[in-house]
Amino acid sequence: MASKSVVIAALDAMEILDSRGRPTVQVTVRLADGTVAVAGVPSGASTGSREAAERRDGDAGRYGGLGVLGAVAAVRGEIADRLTDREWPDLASVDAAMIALDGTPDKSCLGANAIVGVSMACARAFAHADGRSVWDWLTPAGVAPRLPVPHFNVVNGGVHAPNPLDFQEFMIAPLGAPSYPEAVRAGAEVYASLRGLLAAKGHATGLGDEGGFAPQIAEPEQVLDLLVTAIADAGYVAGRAGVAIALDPAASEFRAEDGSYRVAGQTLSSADMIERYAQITDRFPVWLIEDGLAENDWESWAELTLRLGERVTLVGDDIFVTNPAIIADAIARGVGNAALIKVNQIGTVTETLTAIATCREGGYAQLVSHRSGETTDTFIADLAVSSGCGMLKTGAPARGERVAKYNRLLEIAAARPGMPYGLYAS
Ligand code: 2PG
Ligand code: MG
Repeated sequence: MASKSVVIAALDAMEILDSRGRPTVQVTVRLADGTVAVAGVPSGASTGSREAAERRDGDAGRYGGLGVLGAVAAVRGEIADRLTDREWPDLASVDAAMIALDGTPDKSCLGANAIVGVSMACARAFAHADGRSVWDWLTPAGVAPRLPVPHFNVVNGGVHAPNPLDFQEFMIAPLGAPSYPEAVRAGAEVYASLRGLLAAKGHATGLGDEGGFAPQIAEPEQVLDLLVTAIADAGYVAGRAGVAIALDPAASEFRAEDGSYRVAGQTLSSADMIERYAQITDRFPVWLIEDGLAENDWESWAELTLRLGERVTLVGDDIFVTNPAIIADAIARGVGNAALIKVNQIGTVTETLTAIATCREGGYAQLVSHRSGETTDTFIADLAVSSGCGMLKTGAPARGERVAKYNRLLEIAAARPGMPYGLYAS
């Protein structure tokens, strides 16, 4: 990642729309050498309580209070004043300057959506000023870049879809594909076969926020049955040798005040949930479960890890919020065995890279991720390659803001034919 220093000549921002039709921040940075770089900021719906804080205007007369003119003004005002007409040796110093200027632990003063947009745009600018691809520039010394296994979210529930399905994401992961382009093909073919299967069974084939189907089904196991059939109908083996399944129940969203979980009309304890996952992973080729339990259920998370961690990748999202200190704590306590990586959850690219390094050094896998509210920005595709982690989730193989990332990876694969594809094996 070493690169030459840059001088930031101008910083600009504007309010644009995300994939849900809500305002978000777009940042443009111009360097003194003429390099121009742009970044679009994503936004989540099922957010962890310890995420860096998005700044929204709260003016009910505009976009129902969701406007981001304040965050835009922060980029054009305070942040531009601090960053422009100075020489910056590296991205870490740019990010540190913004963190110091903000002065809060959750970036709520300037707004994490302002800070992360500048950080992503500057990362791109550093790379381009150096004449390198973003993935190449981001790759740390000693890490081998890899094309990640795409985790296509083909059925949406939870807060991402207006259906009775409590589990938020049902993903297909072509672990056994021989190459990244073949993985994309498998994902798209299974998606098409699932559409046909749903239609044949009389289900609606409308889509949720991440481009997956949103049928009126409540039971997770019923969806898993359909997925196994759709994988076979498309001509693939359901399982690690072919196309495996991954879940993100996003359990914080269906945990009640009394600590119980509500799934398809049933009230379940943490122990019941662990038992349910054990049965699911016995019965179906589910290789990964993200946020199987809620963010404040740490002890049960540790039990889940003891029970299934040997054979299932257990990813912390809401519970870890891409925060290096929380991830280090989880590693010490044996909670989960992998972390979701979302740049806007921690708020700078530099801290995201630290979170990835913390996982790598602690033996935790990493799953680089989009948000449910996205733009066509493809930064996370490059980030996934540079981390060498071998896993990315960025929605269905459909809808422009989702396929932009998968297509960016196809470009990288075409440009670097020798780059390995698949999970990182330590
Ligand atoms: C998640 C994400 C992305 P959101 O829970 O993993 O799929 O959803 O962006 O709404 O937090
Ligand atoms: Mg999640």
